[in-house]
Amino acid sequence: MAKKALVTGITGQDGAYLAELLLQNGYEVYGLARRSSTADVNLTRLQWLGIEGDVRIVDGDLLDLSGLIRTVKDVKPDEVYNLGAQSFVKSSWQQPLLTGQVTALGVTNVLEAVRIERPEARFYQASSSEMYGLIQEPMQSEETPFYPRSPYAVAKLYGHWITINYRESFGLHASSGILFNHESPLRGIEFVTRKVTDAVARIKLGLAKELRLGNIDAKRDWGHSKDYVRAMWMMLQQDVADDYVIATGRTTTVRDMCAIAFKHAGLNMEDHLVIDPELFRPAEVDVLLGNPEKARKKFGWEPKIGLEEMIVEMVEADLKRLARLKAS
Ligand code: NAP
Ligand code: G4F
Repeated sequence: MAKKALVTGITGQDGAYLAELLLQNGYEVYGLARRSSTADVNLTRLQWLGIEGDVRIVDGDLLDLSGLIRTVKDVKPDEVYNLGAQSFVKSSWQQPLLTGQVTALGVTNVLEAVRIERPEARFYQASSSEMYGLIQEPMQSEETPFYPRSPYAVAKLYGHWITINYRESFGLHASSGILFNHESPLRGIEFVTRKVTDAVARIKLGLAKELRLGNIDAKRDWGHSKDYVRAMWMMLQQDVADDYVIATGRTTTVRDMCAIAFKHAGLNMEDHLVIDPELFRPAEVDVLLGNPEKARKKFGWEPKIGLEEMIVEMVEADLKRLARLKAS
């Protein structure tokens, strides 16, 4: 019998790559997706990977406990991956309550559905390095104290602790992955790497002249989503549930990441980059650098795709996409 996985956030970047991996591993994949009035569900990322017909889409919302209970009862998943969230940090200052409802309390809704209908299922929570915020140690591990710096990070911290609490209170096999930034050609255009690669491609094709950014001195530990969803799956294959940092152990400024993209396209960054004070955040996370040693030791996880390779892949994908658009 094929194992069944239920994935919330199936229409997002990680949902798409995780679904692809689970299908390759022989799972039946059920994806929770919000209905929209413009299209039934936005499946563009699943379509990009050519798997939209292989994932079983279930209507649902993280805010709707009764729907989640019904879904878990019907699907009877062996593994539940909670990837759904209001995940854009900057928006969380504009929508702090919604972010709290979806990104924090939404986790409890999924945990409740699992506890009530399928307590034997294994549960994964998408925690975030944003929880470290104003970093308390130069390299962050599972032992580093948290100091969230945005409504998003505060909500994620709640999700992280409620996952641990359900593990300790009810014995659920509930694991939390503290994932550092991870990107890909499927990354939302509002996040900085994709904003950069999209703009570089537009400038190269003569569709734009400038790229406006905020704080380019911020440093992030960037990996590839494909490597990171593999870590999610590996976590749930462990006999004992636990929490793990997933990161590359290398940190880079936004400026240097940007330079990789411009250089690959044969463009001079200084001719196009404009710093826009409007794009700075009310409170910034200046630097993140993760220590993935525990995941490496416990289940041999290591990243395979480096930053340069990933940014080049993203620029190439944006060039291809925009060239098609320009031609049509
Ligand atoms: P993403 O592309 O922004 O995807 C977020 C997903 O959540 C989308 O499928 C979205 O659906 C769904 N969603 C939002 N509100 C929902 C609601 N009320 N009910 C049901 N679904 C809802 O995010 P991602 O980059 O794939 O990240 C996946 C998860 O990992 C998120 O929880 C994120 O916070 C966390 N995380 C990401 C990173 C990273 O660097 N990517 C690092 C650490 C943690 P729609 O398409 O309908 O909006
Ligand atoms: O790409 P970002 O928006 O990602 P951020 O805020 O680090 O959050 C992402 O990673 C988290 C993991 O640590 C996830 F939990 C979260 O869901 C999300 O996926 O911004 C990265 C950095 C920030 O310091 C930001 O201030 O880039 C800086 N930046 C500078 N100019 C910009 C811009 N960010 C964006 N999005 N747009 C700009 O124009």
